[in-house]
Amino acid sequence: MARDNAVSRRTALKLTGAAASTALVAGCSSGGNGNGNGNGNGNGNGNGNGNGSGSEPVAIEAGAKIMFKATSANKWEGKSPSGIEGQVNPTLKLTEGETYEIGWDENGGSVAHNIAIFNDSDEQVAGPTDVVSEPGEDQILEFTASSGVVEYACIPHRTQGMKGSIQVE
Ligand SMILES: [Cu+2]
Repeated sequence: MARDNAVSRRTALKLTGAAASTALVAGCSSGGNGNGNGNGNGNGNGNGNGNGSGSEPVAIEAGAKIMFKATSANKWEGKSPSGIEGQVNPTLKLTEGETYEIGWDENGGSVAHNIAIFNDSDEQVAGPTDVVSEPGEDQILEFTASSGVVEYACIPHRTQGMKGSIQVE
């Protein structure tokens, strides 16, 4: 009995130690990151704060250039800004009235794509760009985050899920 208790105490101490060091690591990583948002997948520690990659809206700085890679699976993969890097079809949180650039400059396959911005009436408020397999400057759109803007998408593959949400606040 006494022996069992001693073992449990040791185990408890070990667990406490592990939790404490995890907390220290988490504290460091959020302290070192100026914008502190949605970068839970940056360090691969998805269980730290429960953020799944891609589902949490990522706040984008006003005026930012939002760039994607077209994947061979016909999805968008975020490249920049760093908050969306590596995320599939990330949800973008934009500031109403601000202007942004959005586009893609890399193709992970040989399939051709384009990009357009849609509002909540399913009208294109920017684009579409030409459907191409080798993206250049022509695949970058400039648009204003008006209140009805809700989605970016590749039109040929929109129904396959090559799209992401935009939240304007
Ligand atoms: Cu596409």
